Amino acid sequence: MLETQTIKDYAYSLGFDLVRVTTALPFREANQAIKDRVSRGYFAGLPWFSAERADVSCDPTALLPEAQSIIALGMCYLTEQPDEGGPLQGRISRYAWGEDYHDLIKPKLQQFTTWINEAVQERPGELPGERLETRLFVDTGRMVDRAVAQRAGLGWYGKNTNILTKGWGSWVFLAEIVTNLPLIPDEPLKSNCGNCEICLHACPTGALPHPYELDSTRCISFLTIELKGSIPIELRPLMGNLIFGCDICQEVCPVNQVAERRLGLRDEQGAPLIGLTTIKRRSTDKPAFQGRTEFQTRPPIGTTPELIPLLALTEEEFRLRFRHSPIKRTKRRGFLRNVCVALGNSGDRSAVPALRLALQDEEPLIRGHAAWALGRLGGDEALQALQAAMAQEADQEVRQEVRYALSLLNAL
Ligand code: B12
Ligand code: SF4
Ligand code: SF4
Repeated sequence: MLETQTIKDYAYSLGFDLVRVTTALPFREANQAIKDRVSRGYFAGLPWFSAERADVSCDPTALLPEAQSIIALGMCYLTEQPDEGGPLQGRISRYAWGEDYHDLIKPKLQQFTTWINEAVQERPGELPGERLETRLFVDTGRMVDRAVAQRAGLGWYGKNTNILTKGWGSWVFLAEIVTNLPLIPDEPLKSNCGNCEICLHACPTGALPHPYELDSTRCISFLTIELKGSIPIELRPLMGNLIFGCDICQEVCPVNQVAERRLGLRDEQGAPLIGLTTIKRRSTDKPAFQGRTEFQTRPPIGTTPELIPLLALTEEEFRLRFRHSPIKRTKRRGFLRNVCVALGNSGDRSAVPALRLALQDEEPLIRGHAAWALGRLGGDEALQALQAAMAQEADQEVRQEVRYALSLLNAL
């Protein structure tokens, strides 16, 4: 028989940091939770995230009728601590510093299933069916990654809704293989957040109204990555300099800080060590860490990029620079929209000339957010630019943004 431990050892050798197994039984609690959050409008901006989807994503046999087991996998993506950055620098969430993790993890999952298949071939009679069946998931698939990880004992639900793991905190990507191979399941962990509620209070937009509940419509991760249109005006001032994703509810988490100390990213007193390019890993969870470089790549624009030059990116430059990065998801229009908001929040009027040029951008979404930023920064040059835009602008939504910006300057 193909030992569950042999499978786990192979996963570690592929570079996964955590491997557990659970059954293919339905995830009833998760199903209920998703339907509850959808009915309360928490996923209003993600139309594909529906109650119908929950029925499929919470039932492994709907995805693979012969499913028996799920191999739950976690891969840590911490590389270094970000610089503090100045007011004219943006912040990018850690998961997007390196190459797109989907592109890195998918081939590993494929290699993993090829290996299992070969191992099973050598042991006739191993499978209940005729051949090995597998379905691979990492993030985008119709599978509840966190519910799988929780039941498999890979980690526990944090109150910020992320899965927290022993040793790596929540800085892990989750993936899984659903299979018809019978494997010995692991138990869920007994750990939980206890009385801690630090993340709930740290969230700048109030996107965590209650423990274990996230209102996506207020989450900066959603606003900067998934939202295609305009960012709600009342949330923009709360977004600071975050231009792609948000790590705040993870940065403040004590479990993560312990993990960072263990990995050599914080000193003994707990202060972050800035500018490390490699990390020392010591895992108690697997026999020997082989070293992995994928997530140690510096991002194509730095962890805290200068904002003003980003406004000058052309469509072609954006495509070339971010073709291997998760940032490509926002497209140029979404990314420059976010940059405008961060500049508006910078309080630094040296951004006005660049925003003035952005008021001429061919993309209305960018013009509208540039107008908001100018209204927030204020000053004579910003006022003149907005008045000129009011005279020329034809797009109704942008005109509304310009009017609002002028009202901020008491110029209406
Ligand atoms: C949609 C989505 C988003 C949305 C909504 C996030 C959300 N919390 O639902 C947005 C765009 C906002 C988002 C943001 C982020 N995401 Co996202 N996202 C997803 C996706 C595709 C689905 C998540 C989902 O099912 N949400 C529905 C809610 C209801 O489910 P849930 O949060 O898991 O909630 C569970 C608990 O509530 C539990 N539950 C129910 N009742 C109760 C009661 C109690 C007492 C308890 C303890 C638990 C519990 O059951 C629920 C179902 O599993 C997954 C990938 C996937 N296919 O699963 C990635 C995923 C969750 N995202 C991930 C990441 C990394 C992020 C960000 C950190 C990215 C960033 N830096 O900006 C942020 C984190 C924001 C946050 N605080 O959660 C990782 C999380 C890894 C981890 N360690 O947990 C995932 C798993 C992707 C991956 N494969 O690695 N994401
Ligand atoms: S990712 Fe940011 S905005 Fe979203 S819940 Fe966490 S702290 Fe709040
Ligand atoms: S900050 Fe506290 S409550 Fe939030 S996830 Fe971490 S341990 Fe849990």
